[in-house]
Amino acid sequence: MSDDLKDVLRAPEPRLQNRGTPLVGILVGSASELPIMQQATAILERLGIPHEIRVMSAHRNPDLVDEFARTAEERGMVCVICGAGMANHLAGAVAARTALPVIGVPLSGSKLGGMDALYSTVQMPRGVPVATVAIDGAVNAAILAAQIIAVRDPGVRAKIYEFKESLAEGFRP
Ligand code: C2R
Repeated sequence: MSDDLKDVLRAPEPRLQNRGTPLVGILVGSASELPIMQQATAILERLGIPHEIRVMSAHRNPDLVDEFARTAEERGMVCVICGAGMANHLAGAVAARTALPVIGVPLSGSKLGGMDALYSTVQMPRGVPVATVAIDGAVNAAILAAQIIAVRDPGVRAKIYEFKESLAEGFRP
């Protein structure tokens, strides 16, 4: 990985601007969880992948989630990341409404330490997959989203390979 890319991945604040039609939609179940999910936006910004982040809840704003999920593809999105704690139904609700891949991030913070969100995110019924990362695994969710985009985008693919090399050298995102 070039020193430049390492620097931007390490930097506490994103430096690249989030330009263009969002390719990745990031939903967060509560505004209080924005700091964790902003780790995902930081990675995407640093990889130069346009994205949007919005707070919404399948429990509290079901109509908004419905509209977001049903229109995500026509708005040019390639995948959706959903982070929520407690009973995480957000990821499943989105996955039920779109053919786009959905990545679920179970968030900690409840009295059950995120095990509740982990089970409710990963234990999807057959036919409606949610690709679930670790508890609070917003960084991996963003890298996985970038890898999905990289399948058809040689520029992003090159950055992912650089990133993999840096991991082998001991770099930690
Ligand atoms: P508040 O702090 O806003 O009361 O959040 C949120 O992600 C949060 O962990 C309460 C918790 O509820 C979660 N939440 C969900 C969903 N909406 C909110 N799991 C959902 O739609 O799945």
